[in-house]
Amino acid sequence: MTLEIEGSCERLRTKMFHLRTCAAKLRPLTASQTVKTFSQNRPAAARTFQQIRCYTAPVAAEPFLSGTSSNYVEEMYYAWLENPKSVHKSWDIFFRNTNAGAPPGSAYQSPLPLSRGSLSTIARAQSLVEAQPNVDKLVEDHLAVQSLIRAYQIRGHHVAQLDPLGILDADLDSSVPADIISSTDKLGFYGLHESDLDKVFHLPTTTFIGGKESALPLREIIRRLEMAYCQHIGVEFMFINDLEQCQWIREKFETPGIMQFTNEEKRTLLARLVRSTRFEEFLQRKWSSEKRFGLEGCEVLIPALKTIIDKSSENGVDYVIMGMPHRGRLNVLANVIRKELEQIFCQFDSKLEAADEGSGDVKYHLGMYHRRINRVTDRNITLSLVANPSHLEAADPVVMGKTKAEQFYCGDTEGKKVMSILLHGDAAFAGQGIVYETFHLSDLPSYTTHGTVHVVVNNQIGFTTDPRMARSSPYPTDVARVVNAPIFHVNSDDPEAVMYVCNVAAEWRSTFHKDVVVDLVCYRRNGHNEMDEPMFTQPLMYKQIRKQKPVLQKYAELLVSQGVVNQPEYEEEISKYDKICEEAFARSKDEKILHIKHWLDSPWPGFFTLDGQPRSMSCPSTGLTEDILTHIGSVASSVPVENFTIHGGLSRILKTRGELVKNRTVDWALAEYMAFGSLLKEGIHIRLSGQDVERGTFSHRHHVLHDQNVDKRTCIPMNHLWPSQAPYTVCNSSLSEYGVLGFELGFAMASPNALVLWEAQFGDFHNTAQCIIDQFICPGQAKWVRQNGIVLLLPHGMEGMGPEHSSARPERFLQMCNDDPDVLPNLEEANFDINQLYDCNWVVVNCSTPGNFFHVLRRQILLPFRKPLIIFTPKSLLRHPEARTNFDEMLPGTHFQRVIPENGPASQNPEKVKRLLLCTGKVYYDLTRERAARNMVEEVAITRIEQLSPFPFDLLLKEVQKYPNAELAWCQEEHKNQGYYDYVKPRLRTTINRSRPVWYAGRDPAAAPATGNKKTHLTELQRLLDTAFNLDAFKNLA
Ligand SMILES: Cc1ncc(C[n+]2csc(CCOP(=O)(O)OP(=O)(O)O)c2C)c(N)n1
Ligand SMILES: [Mg+2]
Repeated sequence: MTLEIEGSCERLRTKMFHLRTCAAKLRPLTASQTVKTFSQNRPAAARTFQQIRCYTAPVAAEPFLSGTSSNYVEEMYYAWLENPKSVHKSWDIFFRNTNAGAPPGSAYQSPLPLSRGSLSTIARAQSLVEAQPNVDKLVEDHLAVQSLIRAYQIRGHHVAQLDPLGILDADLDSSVPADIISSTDKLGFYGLHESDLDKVFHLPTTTFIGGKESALPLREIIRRLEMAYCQHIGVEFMFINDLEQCQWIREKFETPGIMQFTNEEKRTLLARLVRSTRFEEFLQRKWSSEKRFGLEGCEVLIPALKTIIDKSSENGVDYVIMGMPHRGRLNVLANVIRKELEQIFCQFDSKLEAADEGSGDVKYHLGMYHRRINRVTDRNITLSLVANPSHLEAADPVVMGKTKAEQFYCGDTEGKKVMSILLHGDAAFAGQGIVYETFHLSDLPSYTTHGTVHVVVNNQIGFTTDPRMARSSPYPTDVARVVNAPIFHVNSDDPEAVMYVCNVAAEWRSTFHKDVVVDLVCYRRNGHNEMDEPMFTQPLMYKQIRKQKPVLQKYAELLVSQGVVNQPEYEEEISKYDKICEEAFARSKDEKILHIKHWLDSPWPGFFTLDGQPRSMSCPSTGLTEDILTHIGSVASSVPVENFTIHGGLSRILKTRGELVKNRTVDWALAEYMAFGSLLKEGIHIRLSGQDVERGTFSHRHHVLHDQNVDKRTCIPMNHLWPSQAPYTVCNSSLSEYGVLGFELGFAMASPNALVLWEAQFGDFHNTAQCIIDQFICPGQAKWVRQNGIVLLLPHGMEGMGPEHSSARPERFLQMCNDDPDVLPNLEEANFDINQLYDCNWVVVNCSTPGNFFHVLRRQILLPFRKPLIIFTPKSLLRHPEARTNFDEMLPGTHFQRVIPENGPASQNPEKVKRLLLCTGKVYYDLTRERAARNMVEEVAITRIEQLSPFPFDLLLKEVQKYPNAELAWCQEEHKNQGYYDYVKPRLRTTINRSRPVWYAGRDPAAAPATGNKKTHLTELQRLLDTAFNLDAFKNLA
């Protein structure tokens, strides 16, 4: 039986080889052999099928018949094998002869006439087909037509008329491809002649231009291809490696007459254009000298977005999360999200005071959240525009993260209810690397939002920079090709074409749940902002722009000429909207104060009181009962599913964990387990994301177990802790910091009842996500009155591993803390510690014990408000035998210790203590070891500051006062200009009212964070310890 099948396969292969030999004879000349180069000043009349474009054609020397073209013959052959009637009679005869062993060139017999019924409109052409002299020519011509169709599908966008200004044609490589039939003499490229234009050709299954027809004359084929691919829409999709998706797109753009709009739809479109245009004009009239980054030149953006939202709503989406830059933002807020106009207008009133704490932000960065009825679909829709910094594209991953979270919390596993839309400027989309990082998150299981619709406001300029200087790719959208996203370029002066691609984009997303790009090729009527003079730098472009009729006017004229609206109706629409603006403007005068909290993009219903305050100003104990600790410990040290084989090394790790639990102690990994596991019990979702976090960079975590015998079978014991626990998500991320941290920040925005953690592989790598830290995490609440409880785990410590991997740059985080180094707060205040946390912009800790790490993680959730938490986490301490915590320090009643005071012999006789060493983190263990070795446990006290910021003034004051005769020294392993010294010193001095000097024991200042030489590292450490324990070290310096 098997042999039989193999035998028939072999026969088929031989047949195909024979066919290929026939086809190979037809393999054409290369493009360079056949195509003439057209000069720029070629007369316009030479163009046969569409308006001439100026082009220079550095002709690609590619064979036009690629390996895939002969697939046409193969395709037909297979179809013929199944059903000889499914192919044209001529092919039927050809295949029969070939099958019978006819040599190449002699298999052809003159075909029977084509059926009259199917080709009634092309009778004249029929006789030409009948008259064809030989099969070689027939095959050759059919292959040529197949190639030609494919050429339009691949490269038609290069000749589409995309630029409303007619200057650049949107792609920088604006030559006409050699294989696009721009004039009859180019037919020669395919071995075709003008006389072939009326011959009829069968259409392959990979095109829809025929509509119901299966064959068309060549002239009509070309005309239809030009209609589909070379008008105001340029479609880039042939790089997509999925036949079904390609077919879907072809059908959407090739089907004859598919781009139809009802009069009702046209009127809605016009009304939307009226709003978009008149909104900008209104702002311009009222505040002509204010920056607003107007949309003039791309007014079509508003109907475009509304179309995407309408269509998505129709397909079931009820929550759209958007991110966008400055351009047109106020218009989007007003006309897409429907922010009250008076709220927008009063942002222009420079005399209004801000009602909220914090710095606030400029009007074109603020976010917004609004739930309303979608008038077109009559369904509820929630729209949220995420606040963003000036840093272009930085909000992309944030929007994605928030979208993912909203999907997660409403069980929308396929993205059918919640979706993201991202807007981009052309220069930023091409130039900013975060765009690429964000695209790479788009299809990862733990990061996908099941398709984002990207809309590019491609005004063909970035501030003053011409696209030719701003990017190396032909289009600003090429970055999207990496994820196989289709790209729809569209001339924005054709509003119906824009609406069409927006509908298709929304349908694409709801069909395939993958990203898609709409490139609105437009222009910028004014300068970068309303104050800028664009003629300084783009004189010719702006001369053209001055002549350009606004799109609203053009479209209104078109609809009037079509009789869809009449002039009075149009004018009525305009005055109706102008009146709305005027009335809102009048109301805006009544506003006495600016409320940034009206611009919140992510409300947390129920978390705060109605007036936005925390429900209490205290934090309960973060301890747990022994039972809970033991239960989590036992799951953490076992494999909670049956027949699951883990690696032998991991068995040993779990066994050691089990022993720790038996001894009522935790190490770092177990402490983390205890914190996570207990919060899951309390219904808190936990999401830990970052590079290799599942195992842990240092192989200590092992939150995902892998069956050694079954591929991809994994087990996450953390999800087997309690019967109705919250879910635990742990996910290895792509190798990105900027993108992934932004994503997790967005995820954390969605709900206060989740612990969202991002771990850097090594702490220093956070600097490639600096923008998220500087623009969002540090000042987010101050700018946008929005809290965020994200946790950053940053492995940090000088382990002699060289300048890289050593420092998570604590100095940077500390320098950005908002507590005043020179002002001693009121230490008597009730709940001083909690108030301090409430007032700070973020919390910075370096825990020296697993127990304290456990407590600070739990405190993050048990606090009645949310602040970002930066934790410098250890490397060698993960396995340090002394870095263990007893269950006793984790039981009910225990808390996170902001300061761990000296509790050894020195603390018994504090007067005798000559030096109080203050430190944080791992150096504590070096110091205690050295102190013991030097037998100085009575003379030197060592106190750890675990919470660096907000600074524990109260506890440190007590600690310093306890040792009245001690010198104070700050000791750190980081270089003097790095680490904590510059932050701690002034605060310590304020604490003690400068009554004693604060000395420094540590490494000298340096440019690099650490030495690359192990020996130097150890010498430096020894020197540090010598200074710390030399009681005369500071004598002569006093
Ligand atoms: C990361 C970043 N770099 C530089 C800038 C300064 N900047 C503001 S707008 C702009 C030009 C943006 O051009 P484009 O993306 O095409 O948007 P357009 O203003 O044309 O709508 C620049 C360079 C910025 N905001 N963000
Ligand atoms: Mg631009």
